[in-house]
This record gives sequence, C-alpha cells and structure tokens, in this order.
Amino acid sequence: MIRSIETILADVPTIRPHKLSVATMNTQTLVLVRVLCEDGIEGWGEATTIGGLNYGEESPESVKVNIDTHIAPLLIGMDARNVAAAMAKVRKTIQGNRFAKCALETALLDAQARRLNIPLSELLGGRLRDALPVAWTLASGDTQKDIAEAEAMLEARRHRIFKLKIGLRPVAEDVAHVLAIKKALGDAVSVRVDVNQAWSELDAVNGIAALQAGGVDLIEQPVRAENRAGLARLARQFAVPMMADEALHGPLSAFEFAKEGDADVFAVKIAQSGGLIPAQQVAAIAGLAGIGLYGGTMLEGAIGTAASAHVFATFGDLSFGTELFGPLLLTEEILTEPLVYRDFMLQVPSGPGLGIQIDRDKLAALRR
Ligand code: MUC
Ligand code: MG
Repeated sequence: MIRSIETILADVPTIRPHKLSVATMNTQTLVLVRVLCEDGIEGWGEATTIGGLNYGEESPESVKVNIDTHIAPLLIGMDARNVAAAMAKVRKTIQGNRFAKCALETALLDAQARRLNIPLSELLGGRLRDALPVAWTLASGDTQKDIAEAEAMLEARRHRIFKLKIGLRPVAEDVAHVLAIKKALGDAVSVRVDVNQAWSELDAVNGIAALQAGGVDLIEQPVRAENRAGLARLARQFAVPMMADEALHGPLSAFEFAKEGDADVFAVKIAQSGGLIPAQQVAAIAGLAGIGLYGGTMLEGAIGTAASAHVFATFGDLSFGTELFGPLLLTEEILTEPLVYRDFMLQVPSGPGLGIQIDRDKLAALRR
C-alpha cells in the first residue's frame, strides 16, 4: 500500500552559468518525490525543470503544490505493487502535469523494482545496452571558454559529442561562434546546436544553411514548438537532421510528428513525455515512423538521470546518443555513490530499482 508521498525542493548551484536562449541558470532546483510504502520500501522520482516557468508549463513550486494537494491524495492507500493501476488513476483524473506524473511513476516503479530486487530497466522490458553515449552542453556564452571546456572533456574521455546552446545573439554571431568551435575541435567530434525555439523560420533557413555547410550534425528545435509545419519544412529542405524537443509532449504529439515525418529525430525526455512508460511509447512511435532517437534531459539531478538511463537502455535505436550529464553540471552530489561516467559513456546502474542510494544528510542540507 502507498503510505505517504513527499515532494522535496533542493536548490543546487551549477558549476558555471548555463546560458540558454530562454534562461541563464546559476542554480538548478531539483524537484524530488519520495514514495513510502506500507512494506517499508521507498521509491524516488524527479520532476526537475529548467528556469522556473521559462522552459516548461510546470515550475518546481507548482509541481510540489499540485502533487501535495491534488495528486498524492489520489494515490495514498492504493496498492503500491500495481503501478499501472495507480498511474491509470492519476492519468484519468489529472490534466496536464506531465513532470509531476513522471516523478510519481518513477518513484512507484523504483519501489516495485526494489521490491522484486531487479533493476528498473527489467520492469521496462529489459535493457539492450549497459552504457549510453553522453553529450555535453557548451553554454558558457563565450567561444574561447567553450573550446577550452570541450578540450578538457575530450582529454578526460568524458564527452566527444557537444551540444551548443544558441539563439540569444544575432544569427550571424551564433553561426560564427558555432563554426569557430567546430573548427577548433575537428572532425572526430560531433558538434550540434540547440536553438530552444528562438529562431523565426527565415532565421532558421539562413542559420542552418551555414551550420550545415560548416559540418554541424544535428539541429535541435530551431523554431517555436507550435510551428510543427515549419520544422517539417526545414527537415525537408536540409540534409542535416532536425530534432524536435520542446514540441514533443508525449505519445500523442509524437504520433502527430510521425504521421507525416515532420522531424528526423526525437529528443525523448521522460518528464516531457509524462513518464517512463509514455517515453517508451514515444520511442516506439519514432521507431515505426523511421524517426531517430536521442535521449534528452531536463538537466535533472541523479534521480531523473538514472531513471532516464534505465528507459533509454531499453530503446532499440539510440543512434544520436544521449545528453544525460545533468548531475555533472551541479556542484553538489546527492548520492552516496555518484553515477559512473567513463570512456564517453554513462554506465546504466545495475542494482535494484534505480540502482542508486540517496545521501540523506546531503539532501537534508540542500532542501528548502
Ligand atoms: C534542452 O532544451 O535540451 C538539455 C541540455 C541542456 O543543456 O539543456 C537542456 C534542455
Ligand atoms: Mg533542447
């Protein structure tokens, strides 16, 4: 039986300012959910977002108040071992709130996998890989600093895929910034851009032409999320793949994209999808439509990152890799043993449930 549900907010400074077109992050607010069951087993989930309400429709505070006030009371007393029934009730009764739903589904699946003494990926059908390629985001706002940062990552064998955040500056300046980095890093390194919806379609046509010519190999959400037709036109016009990110709000939106092949790649995110099972549904739709997969992040801490890793480990295709570096952007660790990043890959945890242990003293010190 589900006995209690607690939602915890923890503000953790980032290792440097992280500049996106929608926000500059100096701290990340982790939104963590702890589900305690009658048999003493607990599960953890995460609903972290980026920049308050700058990125998504749920803020850390709204997630907490909505879980505490409206969603937890639906779940208390339900059978903790039947996650499908618990989540069906939540999905039937609660509109929207995909991040909150994801955190609750993660915590319930974590608890059930711990109960069964198996890794969470086994509950999701089983893993096809034990390690995931991990991109790093260069977003210091300074070309030379970004190059030095990328070189240090290559040297440490931590990342060889780099995603550059652009869209704040004029298109020509952004293009010059990206191409300078691409030139400095060379052909062995994958350089991609994420515009976070900042460009008009005309900006995008001009910007992408130059980026494609300079060897950039993936363009993420160049235009507004609502402009699916615009992304589709860009996907048809350019050989460099167009990736949908903010436009993807779970299986239904994935289906809309898939119908006409309106994107080349999906950035699958567990929170944007509304949960781990919906994220698998997004991946299945992509597979059927011949759309490539990339494992995305909302810059979650270790819990959401581990949950995403368990999900992405089950994907048949993961040809564009992942960006599960969230914990590495933070100055504080909330696990007793950190996640393992080695040889450009994140190792998918293999212990029961999420396969991680929360450092309770650390979390107590960080929570609001
Ligand atoms: C996004 O839009 O993809 C992922 C990596 C990063 O730096 O920001 C996020 C959000
Ligand atoms: Mg993105």
